[in-house]
Amino acid sequence: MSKVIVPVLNPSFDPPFTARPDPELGGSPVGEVTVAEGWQPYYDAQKRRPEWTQYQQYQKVFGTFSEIKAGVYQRVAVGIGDLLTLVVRACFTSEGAGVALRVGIDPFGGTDWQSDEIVWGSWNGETAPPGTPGHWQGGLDNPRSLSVENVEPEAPYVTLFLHIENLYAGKDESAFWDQATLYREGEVEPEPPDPDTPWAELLGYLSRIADAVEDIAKK
Ligand SMILES: [Ca+2]
Repeated sequence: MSKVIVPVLNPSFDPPFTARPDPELGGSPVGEVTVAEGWQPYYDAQKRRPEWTQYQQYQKVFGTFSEIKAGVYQRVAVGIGDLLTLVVRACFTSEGAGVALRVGIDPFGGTDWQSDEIVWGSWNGETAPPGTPGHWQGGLDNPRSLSVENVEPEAPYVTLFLHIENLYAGKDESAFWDQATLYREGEVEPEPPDPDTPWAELLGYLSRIADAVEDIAKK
């Protein structure tokens, strides 16, 4: 078994980024909700709406002086029975915000980020206890690969969720999402065996002639 890449739309969050309607309220597209093509925004309506924007090579999702639960998602066509692993390159910045990030897969392809069906990877961030694998101070110069592994689809689509939460309404709470890679476990196509080519036979024949000529020359 080996890992085979499953196509994801715009996995690196390349431009164009487009303005979208508030995902909770609908209506006209708003500049504060600017998301890379292929991805959809979501947030917790109980909290203030965060903002989405392009920042350098990233999709940035952020708040200021607010508690946020938010992210981006994408539905992806998959094969039933595939075993999926999602790996996403990310970083965050925080000023007194207690930020943590995680990524998840809904094996039923739903679009509700609060669904119990979503299989989440572990939290990584400031709020993970120091000394544990999830502890991470963040910073744009300190990215991490976040993952969730071995998720089995229950439908022809799954949904990828890239999620940020923070504990305190600090001055800055920002997630930066970059490369999202979805893998499935799959058999590698075996290399066709090297057939005995006419060339191999011919080279063998020429080699024997060369040896014979050399033998004659030595005599
Ligand atoms: Ca990128």
